[in-house]
Amino acid sequence: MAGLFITFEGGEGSGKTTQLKGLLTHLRAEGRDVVETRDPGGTPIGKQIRSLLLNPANGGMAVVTELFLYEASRAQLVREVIRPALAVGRIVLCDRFADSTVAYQGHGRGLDLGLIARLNALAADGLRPDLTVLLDLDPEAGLARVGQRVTPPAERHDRIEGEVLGFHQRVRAGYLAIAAAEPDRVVRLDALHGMAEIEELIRRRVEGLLRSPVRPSGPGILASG
Ligand code: Z5A
Repeated sequence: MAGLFITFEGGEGSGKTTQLKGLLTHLRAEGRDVVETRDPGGTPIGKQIRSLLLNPANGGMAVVTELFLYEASRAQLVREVIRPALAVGRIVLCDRFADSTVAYQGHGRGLDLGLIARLNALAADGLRPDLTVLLDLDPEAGLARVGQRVTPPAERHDRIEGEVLGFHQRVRAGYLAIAAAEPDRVVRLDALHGMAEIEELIRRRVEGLLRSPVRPSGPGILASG
């Protein structure tokens, strides 16, 4: 029994969470068994790590500390939630995953991409998404969307959203490099399109995958442990 592992990636305000929820609703309406989670977070330990990472009071966090915290949260999430769900054939929708570390800590912060690849493999236990939906958006447009949310400013601007524009542009370039390198796994969608149009494109792609018998995250293809 092989589950299906789908991740949603993109810069701030690109609409990942909106699209994840749309797909979740659609799949559940079809009677499918779907797990929704997010990285960082998704487990009791991961939630504690998430609040450390996003707390604006932690502006002095060293870049390497940040890297290890993202990897630590992911290691827990894979072992406690994602692997067990896939093992019993469930569909897992995850808001961000290892590509975020490549884009943010690698391209954004300038950490070594080879080191990040090794840490990602360790944290993710070798697990790769079957499909990654990359919502691509100019950072200025994304940050403007996030700024318009009707949440109080103190909750709205977390530590990373407050980074300078150049950082977010490097993150976007990083995502585009990942998409170019792995076209079979990563589908890049223009996040300027309407929500319904994007939702339809994602649905079609997922329906294709659900019909396919071979998936990289399936048991027997990657080692678990
Ligand atoms: N991070 C990292 O550095 N390294 C890592 O390894 C990982 C993460 C895993 C937390 O992520 C932070 O962690 C993040 C990267 C870093 N940096 N920050 N900040 P997060 O996923 O929890 O937070 P986020 O990226 O800030 O997500 P977000 O702000 O919630 O944005 P979103 O999920 O992409 O967008 P949204 O909430 O679905 O939509 C934003 C608004 O746009 C909302 O008002 C929507 O109604 C609107 N929207 C959505 N789609 C559309 C379309 N198509 N048209 C118009 N308006 C739209």
